[in-house]
Amino acid sequence: MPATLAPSTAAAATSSFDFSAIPDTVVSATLQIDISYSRARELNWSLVDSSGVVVLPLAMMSGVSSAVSMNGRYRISDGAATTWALAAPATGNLPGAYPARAFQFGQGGTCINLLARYLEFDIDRSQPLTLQISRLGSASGAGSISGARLVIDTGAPDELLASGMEEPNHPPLVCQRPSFDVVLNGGSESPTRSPLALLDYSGMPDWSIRQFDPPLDFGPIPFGIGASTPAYPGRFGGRSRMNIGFWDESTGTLNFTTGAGARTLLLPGDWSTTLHFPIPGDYDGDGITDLAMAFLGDFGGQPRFYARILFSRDGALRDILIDPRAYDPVNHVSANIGFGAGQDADQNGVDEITVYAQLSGGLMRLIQFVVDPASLTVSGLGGPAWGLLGDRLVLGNWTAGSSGNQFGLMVARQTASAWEWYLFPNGVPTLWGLPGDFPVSINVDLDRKNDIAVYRPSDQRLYVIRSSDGQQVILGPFGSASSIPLGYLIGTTAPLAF
Ligand SMILES: [Ca+2]
Ligand SMILES: [Ca+2]
Ligand SMILES: [Ca+2]
Repeated sequence: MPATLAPSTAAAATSSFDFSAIPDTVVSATLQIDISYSRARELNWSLVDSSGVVVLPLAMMSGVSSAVSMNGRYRISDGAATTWALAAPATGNLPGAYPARAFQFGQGGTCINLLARYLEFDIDRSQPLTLQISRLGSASGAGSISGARLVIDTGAPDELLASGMEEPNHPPLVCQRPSFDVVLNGGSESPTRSPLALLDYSGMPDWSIRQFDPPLDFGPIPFGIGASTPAYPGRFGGRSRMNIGFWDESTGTLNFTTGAGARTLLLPGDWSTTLHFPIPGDYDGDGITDLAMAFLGDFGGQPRFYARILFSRDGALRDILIDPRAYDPVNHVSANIGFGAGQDADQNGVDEITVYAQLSGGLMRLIQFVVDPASLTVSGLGGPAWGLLGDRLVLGNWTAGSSGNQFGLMVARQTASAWEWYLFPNGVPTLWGLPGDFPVSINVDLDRKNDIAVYRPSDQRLYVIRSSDGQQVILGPFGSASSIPLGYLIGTTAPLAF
């Protein structure tokens, strides 16, 4: 049922919206603002919950020329293809003909913020929401807001852009996300560094986070339903920020907590009796992590692995064949197949399904299954042979090269005396870590490139070779003797139970 909410206060720098009359799921939303202001660049836009903590940034105006004004009716919609900063001319009035998207800067690009997800998953809707439009301290512009409305849809989203509305000719906005950057409400996701997120399954399971930039510790936060609870981290709310959720196979549910409290997503299936592995990722490129499992199904009478994905963009449920034996039967006959978190190695805003599988002859290789976001058809990309059975593929960006569009291949191999790290195509390993350490996918310096790192539960320290300068650093102590890094559980993969 569509509904329109008028501000309870008009013509002010803040407008409050009352949601208490909307009990249904918010599926889409459009913010409409009537404004006249001489210098668009000077305005900061956000939606803020009643606590003042759960903020949705709406627009970064720093890229807009100070000679641009805003005069007219403007819309922010989740389906739009542009932002105000991208649509702005060098001088004159910011066009209001087409809607813009809410966004923030992310790692190497823009991250999309979504109004509907924010309203549904991030805030307590029994409390009023505030639109805040503030001016820079040095502002010299003048003007006023004459109206603000939030149009909520609880049915199928409006296809605002399917009607032939012309859009600016911009490349599509994508979110280039840092790895495993889990932040709580009030924290801010780092564009350059990964935090150290730890899970502790002793006693009542919980998780803790040491954030390096800015330095801040979170937790411990109770988590899961027992000692075998799989973690399922992802971006479930509307703010392009990561939460730690968990998978409950007995109910087939992903469970997570955002500003709106505890939430659940259901993935149909008989998960108690089906071999399966969580493969969190954003496979439709909407900036929201999808609920996805790799599971052993039936393919013409043969046991073969599929991905079952609940796509967040439209709620579609699909099974996709991702078994290397079906993709490349000449080279793959082994059932030694590992599944990991999705990652966006070509940085197009859509994650690839990560499969690390044994080739005929014994070597391992990475296969990325790419889901086309428009047709949802899947194609496989087989990498070179790299690693042996038992190695762990360490996900993340190991190249940071501008020439290539891939992250590189790193495997970690545990021997009787050390961890050996092999970066493709170098056959000489870097020795880093002792048996019993956890290799971790993490980036603790400022260079957006993975560091070779292990977490040592016996002394609760993180041992790092910084990629930026090769320096060896020891961080911590942080955690407990039973802590397991999230960057190991989800950030590394091997065809073994994990
Ligand atoms: Ca998604
Ligand atoms: Ca991609
Ligand atoms: Ca680094």
